[in-house]
Amino acid sequence: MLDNVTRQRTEKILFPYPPAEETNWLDGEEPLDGPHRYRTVWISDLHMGTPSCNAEGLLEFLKTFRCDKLYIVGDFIDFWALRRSVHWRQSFNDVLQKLLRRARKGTQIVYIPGNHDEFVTNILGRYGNIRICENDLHDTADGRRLLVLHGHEFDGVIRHMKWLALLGDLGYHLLLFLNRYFNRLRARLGYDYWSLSAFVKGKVKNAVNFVSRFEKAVVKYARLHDAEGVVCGHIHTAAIKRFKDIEYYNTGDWVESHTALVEHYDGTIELVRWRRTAGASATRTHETPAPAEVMALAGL
Ligand SMILES: [Mn+2]
Repeated sequence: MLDNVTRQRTEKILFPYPPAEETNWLDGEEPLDGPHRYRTVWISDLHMGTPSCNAEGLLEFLKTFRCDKLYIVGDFIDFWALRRSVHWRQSFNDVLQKLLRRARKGTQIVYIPGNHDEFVTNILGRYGNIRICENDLHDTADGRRLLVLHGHEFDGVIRHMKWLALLGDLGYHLLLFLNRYFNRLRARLGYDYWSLSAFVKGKVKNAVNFVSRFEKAVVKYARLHDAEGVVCGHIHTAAIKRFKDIEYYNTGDWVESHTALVEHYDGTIELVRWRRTAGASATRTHETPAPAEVMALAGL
């Protein structure tokens, strides 16, 4: 019975983009009364080092809020992509500088490496307000305990999933490449950003199946660790769902969905999406040499 419920919910979530009323839109173009203030913000899967990374969008999104604690839930820098070919833009440096500045000004930053930045597990520890750890427990303002991890830990459990292989595959990159040109055209015609790749993923039955199995594995793990919920990333599919006693939160990514999870001061958590409108679409910054620290971590 649970199977049916899960499948229905998954299919709903996987629809290209959730309807506007289910999402709190943050539009970089609209003037804000002042930046939003959140207790906690979670972002993941930025994949800096790849052409499809939307660091420019993230920079615009970062301007819209301040927070006490910021979680980076893995695949922040894509060291594997850098090892194939170095692609580094000025915006990637800007993201690093902005985050370091936030940390200096008092934001607690927790960086949990994923599979694309697994090299970072070599430098676990505390550096001022920045903490690098493999996973973490977060206590919400309303007294819930959330387990925070990237999610690649379950790759071994969920085998034979074609969509997972596709994530690191040429097909996925080709899709993202087409997506960029498609949206440039849409922007020129005055249409909003629309994710071709998210649409394809939503239509592939295998992907629906994979997401559902991933969620079940993560939820089971959270239950084992006496957590009331779990926050993860990895599968590039943002979601907030409840599985019996466990709340499941997925941050999404900054390649296609441009999403983040935010915790308000009363403990409620919601999914926010940075909307790239025709007028406000972030222009890609020029290429620049990658910082020596990044190259060293990549073993280059
Ligand atoms: Mn990952």
